[in-house]
Amino acid sequence: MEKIFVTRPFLPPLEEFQEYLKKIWDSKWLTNNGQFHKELEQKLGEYLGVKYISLFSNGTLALITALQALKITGEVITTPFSFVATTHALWWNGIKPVFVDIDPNSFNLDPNKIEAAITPNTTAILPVHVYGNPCNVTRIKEIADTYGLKVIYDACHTFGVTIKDIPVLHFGDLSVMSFHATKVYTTFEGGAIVCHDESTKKRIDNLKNFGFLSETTVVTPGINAKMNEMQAALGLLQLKYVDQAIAKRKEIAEQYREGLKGIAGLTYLEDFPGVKQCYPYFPILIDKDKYGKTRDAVYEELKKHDIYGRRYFYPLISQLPTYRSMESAQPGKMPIAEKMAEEVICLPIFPDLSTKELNMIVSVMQNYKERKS
Ligand code: T4K
Repeated sequence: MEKIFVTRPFLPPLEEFQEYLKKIWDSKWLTNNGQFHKELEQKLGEYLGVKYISLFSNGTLALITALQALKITGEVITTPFSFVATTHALWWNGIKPVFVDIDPNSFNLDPNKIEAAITPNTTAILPVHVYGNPCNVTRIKEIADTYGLKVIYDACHTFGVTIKDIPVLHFGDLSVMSFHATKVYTTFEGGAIVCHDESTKKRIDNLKNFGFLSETTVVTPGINAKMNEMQAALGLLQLKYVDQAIAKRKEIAEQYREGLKGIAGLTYLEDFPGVKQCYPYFPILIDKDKYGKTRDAVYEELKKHDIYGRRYFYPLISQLPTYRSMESAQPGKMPIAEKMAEEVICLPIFPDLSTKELNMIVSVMQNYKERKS
């Protein structure tokens, strides 16, 4: 059997992409707000239900630029349970991350613990909708409004996620998306910032293009974070298939839940009530006392069967050398995140994962529990 990775991109038929390539070749327009870029901004905005969206070459540059766009400085409250890019974006802006623990039922920043971390230097909150599951956006807004803080959501795991039919991207001052190859919706590398008014969009577009306002006017030291025409072309094509891809992911998540439910010591998230999800990952938690083996042992056992689960998100960002000496990162300060990081493993989930492969993964989990060593 072939290696089973944690994720695989869902690619449209090659011939369809070739048609786009031909147009790029014919036009000789490769990047810098090209035709496909313009078309994708419009169509993606429509699909996601947002009016102002700016495309980026990747999610990390979008995060860095989002912080620049709102002129965030000082301290920002964030989660340690995320991909490193979330906190690295703060570092690149010279902002001090202040880590706060997560909620065990969502793996997202725990709003009940945010207020205690606010100081006179706090300017913003940077929560992450981890695994595509929405944060407690209502409570976070209340806190932000009370203390006059900005909210930038790292929405890199979400695509088309809604809460009671409202796009999750409507919440916060800005939301940042990633369209990396490993995401539900991909443009090879790629990303976006969603904002809520035209002047903010103009500022963001300006920042991602060196700060150019016109051929000879540079208003700010912007960066180069533009999406190119190849990326935009794949994005346009992916839009045709993304509903199908998400439906398949949902089916796989349901099959996993059904298959794993009898195995003691394993827990996983159910769908959140009222939320339309996109199933980018299938995280499970392994309670070593009840399951009888540690998460790391499971990770190795899966590998022996050519199943490459990933320990997203271990180690916690706060445990990395760059951040671990910070006061908020000290061991014991975030007990839930520390526990989750030790117990979590993401099982393979992607539209082309076959039922045979899924059943094999479930059997490995079952058999390994029953094995004595
Ligand atoms: N915020 C959050 C919350 C994020 O999760 C991320 C990215 C960001 C911000 C930053 O967005 P970007 O700047 O990346 O747009 C991967 C991705 O590189 C990263 O985008 C993602 N989060 C993170 C969670 O996962 P790695 O280092 O684990 O990826 P890698 O190369 O080991 O790939 C994982 C598996 O995917 C491979 O074993 C096989 C499969 N794969 C991968 C690639 C690249 C493919 O099948 N095809 C491919 O082309 O970081």
